[in-house]
Amino acid sequence: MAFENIILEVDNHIATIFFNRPKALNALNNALFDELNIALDTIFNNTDIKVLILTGAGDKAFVAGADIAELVKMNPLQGKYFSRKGQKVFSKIEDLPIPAIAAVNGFALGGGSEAALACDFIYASEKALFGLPEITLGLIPGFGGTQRLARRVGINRAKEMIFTGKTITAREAMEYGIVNKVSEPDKLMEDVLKTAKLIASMGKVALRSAKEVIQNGLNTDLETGCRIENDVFGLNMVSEDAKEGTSAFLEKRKPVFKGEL
Ligand code: CO8
Repeated sequence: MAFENIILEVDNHIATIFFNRPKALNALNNALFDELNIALDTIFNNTDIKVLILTGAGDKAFVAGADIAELVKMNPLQGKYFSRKGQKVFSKIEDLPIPAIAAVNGFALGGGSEAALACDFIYASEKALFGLPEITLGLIPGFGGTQRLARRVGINRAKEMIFTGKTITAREAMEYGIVNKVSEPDKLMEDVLKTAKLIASMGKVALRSAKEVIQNGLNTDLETGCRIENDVFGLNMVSEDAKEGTSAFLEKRKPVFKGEL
């Protein structure tokens, strides 16, 4: 399918989705969510893909939030539906069986920060800005931001950011634990790709197992999380990747993961 609001590229086991409405700073509208939903299903169904990168087209924004021009025309029930739609699509990123990296190249405001927070981790350009400024519009975050930000940075920092609507720089976001790495703007994609390629060189089964265990264990108590790890560890051991990885170590050679599920 030809997309108009996003771009999906797949190269060498790495998928990249660009939010592609640069004239509106990649703001999230209904049509974009429909396309993103389809792209995520395509990625889910292509088991050759080992990593997803999400980034913004153009040099100014990752995503500057929900499309305010579209939002103002909604009645409360349409707003509720739109909020739920965005939540479900972002949860789909989080639920992908493969790692998702946000490459935040500029403004990541409102729905933009919420999209990045749904990824497994975030690399950002020096000029990136993060924030949930909905309060300044008389709104509240509606694509999971009240929940994911608090879980990522702790309740007090999340409350301060949401109650004040203030934006923070990439460096501050790193200090808060939102961002893993800050890069020069023209080195961001290079740095993200380097990490994505390293991840893609790992065994497909182990990668999926690790993501599944971390994700499923997160919202449980430690013992339940460890039991989930325990079961998946056992299952992962019978994979060809596990046989290859451990044999390669003992034979003092580099493993050749065949990438079979
Ligand atoms: N929605 C629609 N259009 C936008 C948005 C947006 N969020 N952000 C920017 N644009 C458009 C501008 O209107 C402008 O269009 P035009 O050229 O036609 O006038 C174009 O993009 C360029 O923007 P600016 O001229 O404003 O660029 P600046 O560099 O001067 O400023 C900013 C950049 C600071 C990012 C500024 O554009 C801005 O403040 N944008 C809005 C940021 C914001 O408040 N985001 C939160 C939105 S609300 C949200 O995300 C709620 C999520 C939950 C919704 C739940 C569903 C109900």
